[in-house]
Amino acid sequence: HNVPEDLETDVLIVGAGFGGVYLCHKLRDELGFKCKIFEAGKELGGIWHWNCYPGARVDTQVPVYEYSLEKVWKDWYWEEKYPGHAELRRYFDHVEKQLDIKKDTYFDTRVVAASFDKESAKWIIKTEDGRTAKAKYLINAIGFAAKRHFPDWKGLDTFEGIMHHSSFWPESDVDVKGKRVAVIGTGSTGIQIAQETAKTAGSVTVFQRTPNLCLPMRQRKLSREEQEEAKKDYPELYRKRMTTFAGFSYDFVEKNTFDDSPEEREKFYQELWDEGGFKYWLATYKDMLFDKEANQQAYDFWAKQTRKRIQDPRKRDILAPLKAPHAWGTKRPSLEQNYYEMMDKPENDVVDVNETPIAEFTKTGIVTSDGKLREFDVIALATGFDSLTGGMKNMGLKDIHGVDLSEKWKMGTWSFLGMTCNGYPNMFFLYGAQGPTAFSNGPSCVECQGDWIVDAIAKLRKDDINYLEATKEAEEEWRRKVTEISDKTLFPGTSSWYMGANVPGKPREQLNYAGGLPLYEKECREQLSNNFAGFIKA
Ligand code: NA7
Repeated sequence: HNVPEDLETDVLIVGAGFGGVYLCHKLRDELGFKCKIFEAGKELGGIWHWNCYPGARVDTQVPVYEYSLEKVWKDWYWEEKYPGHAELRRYFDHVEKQLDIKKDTYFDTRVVAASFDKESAKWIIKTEDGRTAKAKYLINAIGFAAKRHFPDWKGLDTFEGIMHHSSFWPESDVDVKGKRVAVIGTGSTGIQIAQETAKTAGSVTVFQRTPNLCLPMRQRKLSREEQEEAKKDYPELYRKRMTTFAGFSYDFVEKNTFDDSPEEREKFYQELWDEGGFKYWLATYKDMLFDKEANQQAYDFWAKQTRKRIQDPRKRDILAPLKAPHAWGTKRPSLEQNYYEMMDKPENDVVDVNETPIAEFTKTGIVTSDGKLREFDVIALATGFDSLTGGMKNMGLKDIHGVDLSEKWKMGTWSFLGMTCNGYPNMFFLYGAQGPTAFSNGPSCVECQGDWIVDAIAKLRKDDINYLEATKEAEEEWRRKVTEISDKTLFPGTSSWYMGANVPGKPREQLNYAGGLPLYEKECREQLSNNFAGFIKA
């Protein structure tokens, strides 16, 4: 259904992914607010609506990666421990059946401008097709990857084969059977595409700038019976999830790397490795992301395990070099199933673009700086996103002085709690900049921030506060905190999208709160108990 001429609502939520759906349910069904969602896509699911490239799959195991809402998990059964995009879409169909969100969602509706009218204390929101809506509260739940990124290589438009960015892969699978496929980029997306297309393609060539330090996924089927049995423990699992650093079912151990002897360490690493998933990243020694020497141990074990899976010595040195390309775990490791074996096959190849950068695209393929032309039928651009800030800077959000957020965030990012901004009264956002976003399990982060937003709005109603705006001081202090916590870790030394370093010209800064979910939640909750001390109220 179309947005009516005179849409007026209590809460306007932008985005119908994990965050938007959760907020709509809580605010509407538990607190009785009128809520509407504007969603640019055609279905619920957010990233799982957009992401349908070959091999798209979540890298966090279920039931950790799902809503903690009993109404939703009670009758839902997964097929795989790490579900693919098709199963995640089915999950959102089930969510819809339980929560009835679509009746308040306008699809194909992209927000292009929003400003706050001081007189009526309402947000005026404009959509791409010229509609206007008014709302007391505006919540941006657009995810951290709403704006895709691809470098403007020479001749990009001249390629005559099939070429797509991962986030705009066509619905009907592109048939790669027997085809020559190129994958540019080795983030979690690039690894998944390469691994999946290599099953049927004639050849797969990966253009790599930084090796992904992948971990074994250890995918498996889940039976209905085991899930049935496990459900009695879900409430405890979801309670525990919020007490861990990254919103998982496990956490770093209370031990430093060199507390253990080399033999004990080897044994511990091996256990984490054998269990698979992110355990080797997030259930390891607590100093791994802080101490260079400790980190080196983690890298060395990773390289030893990985190098033995690659027989071709040239590929081995590109995919899993002896010398660490960056501190282990300071970029997002992808979970793989047989990526290294696939890449090792003679028909597949990896091009190190540090040695031979991409010079240009031609009608038939890609030319590297050494003059070599490689011809392809299909090119997958897995070059990532203007993550965390790009989406919100692209929405035409004007502050109370008429300044666009893209101006405010030009030289760096300022927010309070990674959920509110000075100059933007009654506006909230989640799963974005300066929150625990990239360092946490999505659903955990969304529920942590979502619950805070819900409680904040409930408190505003109860205390009869019409206007809530973060102070400049609170923003400065939050930015200082985010930076200070990060500076104790090894993250700042690595060029990654966590640091805004993947997009040329973007300010380099820590874009995530690296203190862990429990500490983050405590910081946010304080603002509810100290009567919004960091805000201007009216
Ligand atoms: P990522 O993780 O940002 O990966 C993008 C990849 O593209 C990465 O390997 C980049 O290399 C590469 N890239 C970007 N620009 C270039 C140029 N100019 N030349 C060569 N290679 C380039 O995006 P994903 O979509 O994989 O994943 C995003 C997140 O979504 C992921 O972390 C999950 O949390 C879900 P680089 O590493 O910067 O050297």
